[in-house]
Amino acid sequence: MAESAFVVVANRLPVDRIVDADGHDAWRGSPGGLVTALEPVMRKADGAWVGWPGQPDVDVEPFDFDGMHLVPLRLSAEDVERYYEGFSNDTIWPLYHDVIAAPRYRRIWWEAYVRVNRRFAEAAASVAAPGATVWVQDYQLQLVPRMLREARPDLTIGYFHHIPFPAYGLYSQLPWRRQVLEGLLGADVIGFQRVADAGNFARAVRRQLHYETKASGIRIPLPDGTTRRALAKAFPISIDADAYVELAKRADVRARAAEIRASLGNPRTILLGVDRLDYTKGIQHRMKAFGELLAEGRLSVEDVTLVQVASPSRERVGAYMELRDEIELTVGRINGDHDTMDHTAIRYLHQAYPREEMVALYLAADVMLVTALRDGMNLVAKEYVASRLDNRGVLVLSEFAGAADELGTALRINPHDIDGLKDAIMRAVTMSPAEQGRRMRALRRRVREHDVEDWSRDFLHALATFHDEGDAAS
Ligand code: GDG
Repeated sequence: MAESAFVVVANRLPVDRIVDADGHDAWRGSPGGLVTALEPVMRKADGAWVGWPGQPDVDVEPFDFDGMHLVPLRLSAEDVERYYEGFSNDTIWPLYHDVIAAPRYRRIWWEAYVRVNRRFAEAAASVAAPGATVWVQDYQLQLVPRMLREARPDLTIGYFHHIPFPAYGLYSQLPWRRQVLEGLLGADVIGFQRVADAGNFARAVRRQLHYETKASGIRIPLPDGTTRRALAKAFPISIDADAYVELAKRADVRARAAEIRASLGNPRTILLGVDRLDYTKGIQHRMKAFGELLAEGRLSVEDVTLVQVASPSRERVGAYMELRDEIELTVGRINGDHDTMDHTAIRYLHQAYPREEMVALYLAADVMLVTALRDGMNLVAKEYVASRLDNRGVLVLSEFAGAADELGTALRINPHDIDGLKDAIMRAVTMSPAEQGRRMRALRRRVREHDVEDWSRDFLHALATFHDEGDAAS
């Protein structure tokens, strides 16, 4: 098998399996920010990407796609149910998002998580060239760094955690809290979205494992009496800002934005929410606030419409099914109470759209509502900002989203405070163009100065230099 000097390990491969026009199986790239950011590195270093192709019980040989060497890992239907839907999305996801939903701790899910993490580690070890750099992505694979280090001590290992890392009081609920920390500490550099996440992780390491931590460094005792060091630090992720600017300039996308406005009856103000349908995103909170503003007559459906895209997500996990029912009940009630023949209060779309349509929505929207109860970063906030070429529009942003650390001139809100959220929506709806411009310009500067390429460059630079220093010190 070909060996690569740079290997990415992620739950998902960056491609989807489709059936093409002739009825043959084919692959279509699913271009996320991560792929875009890693493309240059992948090309230069003959990069390989280890991941699940997205369908259970499918065996696929490694293949090349768009300059990347893809190494598909087979997951059985049972693996998907226990490792992915179970442990990753019904244990770790709710626990790490501050127990917004109750995490379920099931031993058979944990066992599957260990088993599948081991297979990811083995696949990565088999494609990594001697001395290669391996970058492990996200909470589905927290045990991979240590497994990889044990199999291949020659590798430089990075890990990036896309979601929050919770405070110790919550983290310590996890029956396997020790194993997970030890798993992560197999990496040389462990990256987090916020300084607070890195702090929570270091505190958990101190409290649980009694290792010494100093600034971002952690000293890990080894069985032979020596120590090695790891770095736990914030590397806030970003977006491919130029790609959003280019889309926002396109005549067809701009025409589509105008069409969207017209199809909603050209309301004075369009409020927009774009989220995966997930209980962390605070979708019900924003609907409650909007519904009360309509009920109190502070807003009217003739003037203001809320467009909510809630793209389908994790539909086989119970908490997500319940959430969908709750949201759809709320939408039905609010629309039932306030719609007229010509105007709707909430245009709710439980669908996924192409990126062009998302940008058309960003262009059509006067106010973007990001009301997450807890969110690692929230890329939607950055995408909205990047698309606003005219420096108009208002971002209402939850302080519980990682993006709040960087986007200081957004209207910050606490989504649990419904009155505060209502006041922020009113402020956004009535904000003068001059104030919008002042705020939006600062937001856009930040997003353009720190895009996803900067993120991956910063992380990989820290990984390379930290590893060299570690070598010199040992
Ligand atoms: C996790 C963390 C962190 C959504 N619906 C459609 C669509 N999207 C795109 C958005 C955005 C992405 O999906 C969602 O990213 P977020 O960051 O907002 O949220 P999560 O999915 O929860 O991501 C998060 C992120 O990882 C990265 O580290 O920021 O905190 O939870 O890009 O535009 N895209 C298209 N159609 C849709 O219907 N094309």
